[in-house]
Amino acid sequence: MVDPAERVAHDGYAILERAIESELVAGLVEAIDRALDALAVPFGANEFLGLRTRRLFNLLARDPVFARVPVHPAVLGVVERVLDPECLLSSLTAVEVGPGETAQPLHADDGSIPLPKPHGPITCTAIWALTDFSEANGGTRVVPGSHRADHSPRKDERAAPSLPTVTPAGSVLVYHGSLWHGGGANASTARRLAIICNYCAGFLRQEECQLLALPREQVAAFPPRLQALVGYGTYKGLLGHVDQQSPAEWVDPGVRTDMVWRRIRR
Ligand SMILES: O=C(O)CCC(=O)C(=O)O
Repeated sequence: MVDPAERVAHDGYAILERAIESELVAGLVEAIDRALDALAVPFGANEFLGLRTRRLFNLLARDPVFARVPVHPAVLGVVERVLDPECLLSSLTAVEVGPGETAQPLHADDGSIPLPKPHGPITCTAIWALTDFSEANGGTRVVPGSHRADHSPRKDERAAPSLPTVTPAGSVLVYHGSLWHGGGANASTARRLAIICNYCAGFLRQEECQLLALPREQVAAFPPRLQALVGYGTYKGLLGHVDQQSPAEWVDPGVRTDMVWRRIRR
């Protein structure tokens, strides 16, 4: 079997088939449905967000079950090798693509970052299939190898030839942030449900500001790995410090952090 992180480097994406326990998939679906109902989440307002698609942002603030997603070892282990172990959670969003939805324009998740392309991975996304993904129901479309292109899709390339992700519920599509991709059209009679777990390098700004999105008391109750992923830590002991202290110390005053200043000798 080819190592999934190597597959991401080569093809731009990898599918981790049946990587997620069915008990967890069921718990996530229930929690998403509860929140979609309680918040009466409307369809998106444009073809990118999807006129038959509902999105639930900031999942960590919605239900404790979502805390299991960003740290799931089967997925995080791959993401840490695509980025590095100092990566951050960038956003965590549920996406329910309803029957009748049209294809989302192809895009790259790092398209708003003004760096010359191609470049190495600075964001990495894991799309968790919570229902089966098929061509008919809009399984995420990908353009293999497009992470090596010298640009993100232009307007006239947003419907370029692409392949559907066809995989059972409980599988995860992991891809390089430069990969051209988009939700497919849903021509079936049932919804296609997913969680998009977006990670970024520790030196980048997160897509959804986790430090404001999550109350500090809630973060204090997270396991240390999740605290670091949402941003209570520093990159290389420097970026993100507050008064030379790691934010990790704000949720766990007893923690010993490896700040850059402690490494510098006279
Ligand atoms: O729902 C999908 O399959 C992909 C969605 C996506 O790429 C996005 O909303 O940025």
